[in-house]
Amino acid sequence: MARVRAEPYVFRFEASSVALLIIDMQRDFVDPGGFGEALGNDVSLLRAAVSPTKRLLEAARKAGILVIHTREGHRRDLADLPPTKKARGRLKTGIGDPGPMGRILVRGEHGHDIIDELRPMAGEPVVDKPGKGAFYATDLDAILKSRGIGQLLVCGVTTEVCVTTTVREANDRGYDCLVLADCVASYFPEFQRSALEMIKAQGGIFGWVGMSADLLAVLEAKARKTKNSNVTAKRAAA
Ligand code: C5J
Repeated sequence: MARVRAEPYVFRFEASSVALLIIDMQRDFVDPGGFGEALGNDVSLLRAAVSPTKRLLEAARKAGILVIHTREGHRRDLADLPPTKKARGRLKTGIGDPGPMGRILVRGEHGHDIIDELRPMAGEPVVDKPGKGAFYATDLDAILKSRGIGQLLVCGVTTEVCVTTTVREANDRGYDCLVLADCVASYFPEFQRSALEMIKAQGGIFGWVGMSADLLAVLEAKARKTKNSNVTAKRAAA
């Protein structure tokens, strides 16, 4: 059983029953020149999460931990876009309209896809979601259940919207979530702080909050152990 320093108390997990869930690290939210920036947001606040998430992603792959990516977006015919979501914000250019990186939050468009730094590897599930929560109208729960996953290591954007909604959905479905504070990000620093506070409040009402360096140390130790035991097994077989 691995143990990671976290709040409100240590988070314990087995590598075989945990997944790294990377939420909506899409060009339109994170990259300069995308939809998020066109709305007047400072994307450097989101980009701060990219390097720590990339380090975790690489370590999780080496440790044999399942990695799942999500993307927020809609069908090309927008049949799954609620008119309320389309109307919200009274935007001149909104979801489904031509934007700086193709049609905004439409599947298959450049801006809808995951940033180059965190590109999914073959075999890693990519869950396309029409809502903020990753469980709503997706097969995420089925993917997790079929692989025996009961715990989630959560990264992504934005903290107070899709990350928080997903963590709350996961919590109600019986999953334990460890949210990595430096691997989630918001355009609004005060929302980042309060969203993380809410997750770990009241003894961890929605889950745990930790730092990627502490998880990284645990994953790297696990990867070293796996490598050493493979070498020993090879020597014994030779
Ligand atoms: C937003 C998201 N903020 N991925 N989406 O609309 O958090």
